[in-house]
Amino acid sequence: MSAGQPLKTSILHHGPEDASGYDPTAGGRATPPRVWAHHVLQRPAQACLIDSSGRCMTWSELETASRTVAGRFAALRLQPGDRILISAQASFDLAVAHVASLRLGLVVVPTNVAYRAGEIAHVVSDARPRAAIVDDEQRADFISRADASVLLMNPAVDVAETTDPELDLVSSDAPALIGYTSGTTGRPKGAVLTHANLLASLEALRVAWRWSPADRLVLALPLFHMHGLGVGFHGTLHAGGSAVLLPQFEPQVIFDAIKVHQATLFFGVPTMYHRLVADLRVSELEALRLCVSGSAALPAELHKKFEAITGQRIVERYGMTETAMLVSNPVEAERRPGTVGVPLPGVEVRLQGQPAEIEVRGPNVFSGYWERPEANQDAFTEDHWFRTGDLGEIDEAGYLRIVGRAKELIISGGYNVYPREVEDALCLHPEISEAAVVGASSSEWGEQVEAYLVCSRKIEVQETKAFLSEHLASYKSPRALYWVEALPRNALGKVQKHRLREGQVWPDHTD
Ligand code: MLC
Ligand code: AMP
Repeated sequence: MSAGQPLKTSILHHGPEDASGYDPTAGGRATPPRVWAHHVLQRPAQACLIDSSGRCMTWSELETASRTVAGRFAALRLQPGDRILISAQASFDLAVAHVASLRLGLVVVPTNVAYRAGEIAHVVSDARPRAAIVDDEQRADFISRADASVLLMNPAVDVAETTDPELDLVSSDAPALIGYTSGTTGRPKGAVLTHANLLASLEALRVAWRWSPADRLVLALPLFHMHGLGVGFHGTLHAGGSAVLLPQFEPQVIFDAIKVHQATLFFGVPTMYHRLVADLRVSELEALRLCVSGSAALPAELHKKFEAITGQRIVERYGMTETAMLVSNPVEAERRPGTVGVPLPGVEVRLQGQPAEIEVRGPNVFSGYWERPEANQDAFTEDHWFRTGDLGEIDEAGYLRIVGRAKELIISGGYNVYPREVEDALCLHPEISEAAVVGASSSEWGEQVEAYLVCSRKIEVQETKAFLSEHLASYKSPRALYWVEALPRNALGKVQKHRLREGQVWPDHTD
């Protein structure tokens, strides 16, 4: 297919009859919480969530618990449209607080639990949350240092006051989430996703992946990014299924959860599949109905090895914070290793320019960054397609392959790392005068963060790690350092990253 010609929803996606009670024709009033309310009526006594100790929460218990917590929020005078920062490990309390927030019309700002003071301060000063839910005293302290007026709560929201607010009334075009991401450039910006954006993506996934109330997902992804939260958690609630919520990814716990809870689904980033396939128990995954991979490229070799051992042909899909899910390999037709598949229902994809950048449009695509009119101008084309910053090609069968990135981004184990942010933090070190950060290919992490330093002595990885821990989440720390006399620059003074290896003056040094 030639560049510029939009690729639309494929006929590969004929879904099952609508089982969620979501009526796409209902005058645009549907929102994720209204669909969830429908499941409460349909299957009140069925398990909705299971935790790592095997405790079960039914749909009706989720309704009651989230109503109680929403009542406490309302008693604290939190109102629809107020932002609430949520930063906690997966647990029943976190799940309930999140559902309560959306039911009341609060706008959730999910925030990585690994963030340090400066990263948190940026989100707080930009999103201006009225309240925050955190499961750690140090992070609570980071938030109050950034803004002492933010109401701090733990995930159990054990405040005494309560009221009985009306719930599930928020309109579909109201914001539901603000997900911080650097997009193609600059400091992290808040991508504002409405209830309608989330719902469009959830319904597309339900149909495409044949997700039904009989499905049970093992969910070990963090609930502060699109993959774990917007796909795994919301997707479970949308389909009326159930999920085993695990606070960490630990292969033995995954295998046990699949067996004990008779799970049907597993979603993970490629690093998780890399670790699972190395485990002696990996063949136990054959019990699942579907394994899905996303957030970073799944190497075709890993895909094939996984299939040879488990019989599972992983469904690779592609999405972003700004758009939720965009493209997926089909469940019933051919799944092509090395490709991310075909557009999900309702999504249009086109390739523009040379090298060809992927542009997308659809009801799932956000309409802009929080209070960033100038960033929005760059993010969208004049005819309103969103520029993903990813480079792609489309093969003869219409499958999209991601071949590179136009944006400066490293994806390590599914986490995004912006080189500029790490370079700036490294240069705060008194003995580092210049730094250039790049992603190097890694079989475990996909890409790993590495840095080229101009410094007065050979600074070691452990030292930069300790130094950076004051400023950045630890997954952003370089895993290898190279020392150079000068960074190669072009006539305009811009660092030529592709020439960095040439300038290396001391031997490689890795931790
Ligand atoms: C952890 N560490 C990492 C890392 N994760 N380093 C580099 N890259 C990573 N991804 C470091 C920690 O900082 C820590 O360092 C050490 O490894 C151990 O930490 P841990 O928490 O015990 O690590 P582990 O459990 O092994 O984590 C690996 C992982 C995790 C793969 C389970 O990274 C993960 O959950 N990744 C998923 C991220 C995700 O959800 N992405 C979706 C984004 S949404 P130290 O120095 O402190 O010891 C998106 C859109 C879409 O992209 O399409 O889905
Ligand atoms: P985020 O900003 O965290 O939402 O990350 C979105 C980015 O992750 C996309 O723009 C892609 O670069 C990348 N991504 C997501 N899924 C895939 C995939 N299956 N293959 C390659 N890259 C992916």
